[in-house]
Amino acid sequence: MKRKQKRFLQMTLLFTAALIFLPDIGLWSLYKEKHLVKPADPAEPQTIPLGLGDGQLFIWTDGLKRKDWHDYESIQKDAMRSGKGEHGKPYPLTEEDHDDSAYRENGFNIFVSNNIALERSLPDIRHPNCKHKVYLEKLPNTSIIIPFHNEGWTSLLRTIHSIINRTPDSLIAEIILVDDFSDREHLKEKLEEYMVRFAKVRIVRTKKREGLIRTRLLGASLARGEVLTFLDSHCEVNVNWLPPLLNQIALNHKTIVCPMIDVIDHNHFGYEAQAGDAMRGAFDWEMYYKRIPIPPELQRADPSDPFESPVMAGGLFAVNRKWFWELGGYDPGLEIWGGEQYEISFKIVPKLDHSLTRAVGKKEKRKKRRKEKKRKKKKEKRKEKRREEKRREEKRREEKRREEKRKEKKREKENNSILKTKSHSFTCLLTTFQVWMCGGGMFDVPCSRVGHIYRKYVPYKVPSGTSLARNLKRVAETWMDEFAEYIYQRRPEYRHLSTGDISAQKELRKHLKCKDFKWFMAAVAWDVPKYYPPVEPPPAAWGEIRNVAANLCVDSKHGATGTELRLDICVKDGSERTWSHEQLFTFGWREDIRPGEPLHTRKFCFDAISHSSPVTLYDCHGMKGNQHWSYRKDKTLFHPVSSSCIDCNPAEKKIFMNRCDPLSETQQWIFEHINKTVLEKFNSKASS
Ligand SMILES: *[C@@H]1O[C@H](CO)[C@@H](O)[C@H](O)[C@H]1NC(C)=O
Ligand SMILES: *[C@@H]1O[C@H](CO)[C@@H](O)[C@H](O)[C@H]1NC(C)=O
Ligand SMILES: *[C@@H]1O[C@H](CO)[C@@H](O)[C@H](O)[C@H]1NC(C)=O
Ligand SMILES: [Mn+2]
Repeated sequence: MKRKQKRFLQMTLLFTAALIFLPDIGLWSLYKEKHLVKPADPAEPQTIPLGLGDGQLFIWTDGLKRKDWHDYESIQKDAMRSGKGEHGKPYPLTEEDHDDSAYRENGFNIFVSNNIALERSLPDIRHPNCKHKVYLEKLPNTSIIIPFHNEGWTSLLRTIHSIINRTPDSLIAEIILVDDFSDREHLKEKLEEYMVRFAKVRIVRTKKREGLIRTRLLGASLARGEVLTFLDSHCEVNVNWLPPLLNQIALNHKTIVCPMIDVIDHNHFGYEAQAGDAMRGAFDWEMYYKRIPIPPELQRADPSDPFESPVMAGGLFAVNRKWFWELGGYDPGLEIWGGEQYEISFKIVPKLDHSLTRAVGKKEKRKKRRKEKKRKKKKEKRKEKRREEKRREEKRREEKRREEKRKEKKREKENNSILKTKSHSFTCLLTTFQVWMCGGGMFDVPCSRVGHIYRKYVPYKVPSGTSLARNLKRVAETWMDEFAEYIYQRRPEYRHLSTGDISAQKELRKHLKCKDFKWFMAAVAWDVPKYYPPVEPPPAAWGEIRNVAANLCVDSKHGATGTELRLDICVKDGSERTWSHEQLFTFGWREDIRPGEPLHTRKFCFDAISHSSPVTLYDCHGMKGNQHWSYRKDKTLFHPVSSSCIDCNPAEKKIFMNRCDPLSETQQWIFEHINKTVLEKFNSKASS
């Protein structure tokens, strides 16, 4: 009996202890962290519970009050939801839902978007530590700026609904929707009428197409919140996304913070983390945005803590408003769509409120009646049309589908990946260089997550190449000092391009006493050259790759991702249609093989997925693996991962992986040029 009683007492004691300490888990973990960093710190955290239940405050050693910002009511509501697409699950698609027209206007499957709740729930995929974090009790409020151009109805609304549902109201000063001259009907009156229900939403429109940067600038210039938060128009924010961002800015106002950007699938709208979730933003010397692993020196004891990133992870970020303008905002001379002299010209749509709509009620009623009639007529017409069209279309569709799928893949990869990353790149690079060099910092915040629909392709006109080049050069000339030369070496066509007047930008740089680019490379982006060296180490082999048995050359036909390599008559041997050939390759320092000359390779790599697969081009990942090749003394091209060799069938002109047979001449390849020193280095590394 005594034992039992003792145990019972112990249990109850434990239980009460747990009850007392449970709400403090966040604090407790904080304490332990600090302890790890600073074991000698004698100060202990104090808790000052103000009242019971919610609103518990914590005072940390810095004397600042902190609290748990989670909105548990909204979290619970989300947890109870059920239906298609809820909790960020993929929408179950049938073949018909794949309709191409659902893609054409938006670049993503608007049909699926229309069939998922505007207030759908998302999975909380944050690092578990995020659940116990407390942030400053007093956080600055923010204007959320959302530029859009011809955005889909439901995708835009879902963005707004997710913000309203998952953001503490006290932190939102306003939500500014900036319409960059859309012409789709639903974005006009209908949008204004809809947004009446949200008191904090303002709609602003440009008078002509201005491009992303100036559209953002316009929003920023009208904003009144203490912080500017830029989002995209097809996003869904996740649990407690804003407080960790604002907290970082509150601690140091010279900070730009980015949420982790999750992927909302453009087809089924499933919600997932990006591959290689937490990585540092970086750039290569053609100014493409890149991601690299966080070096061990910068890894935190708590992986959910904000970490420094040399380059912004994307177009979604928050920044102190005053500081943003001190930095000069964006360089408004940057042009996305290649226009001439611009001035920001715009019209502010007065905020609609209920009293206003009532005053014009009669007119509206008439309008509504007219609209309804029109709608009915349209519906009937549509039905008739549909029946007729269905028969015809079904035949057409099947043929088209096959063709378009092929075309789309090509378009998507070439057009989108190149242009999108490029236009993305320079906006990021600009603010990045400037922020770091002028005394600020840039952080990625793992506890803040925002889902983004990466479009399949950009459904509207994409900027022309020259204005992009001009922008890149503007950034390079203003900020990169002598390092700009590395870019011109790879892009000689930029050398003589006019940048327009950048004296104001240079003046600003002087005025803000910004550090130079050399400092940036040494102090911030010191780990970038390891992945993207300014001076490319010499390649091991380059030029045509000729097969010994066939006396034919490897040809990639300027293909993009997915292109199977084939044999063809070597250009040198006078094959006729030279324009369609691509037979120059570089076996470079990353030990992968890319089309192009050493200083000008395309970003596709020889890629094999098994010991019997075809050899294809695929986006270079730079991580060796299945794109790692070895050119051996017996002239075989060896694939260490699958332990097989590149073989070919001269009659069918096919190139594929096969079991290595050094005696087979179909497996012997001759590179036009070889650097023996480099090659030996590669091979000795491999054998050691
Ligand atoms: C935002 O915060 C500032 C400073 O505390 C305050 O003056 C302003 O009224 C706030 N704005 C809104 C809309 O809450
Ligand atoms: C991009 O795609 C469009 C068609 O959507 C095509 O007309 C254009 O030539 C493509 N541009 C590039 C650079 O491939
Ligand atoms: C071969 O590589 C070495 C460095 O390993 C370099 O010094 C040399 O210039 C290269 N030769 C050619 C012909 O590129
Ligand atoms: Mn986007």
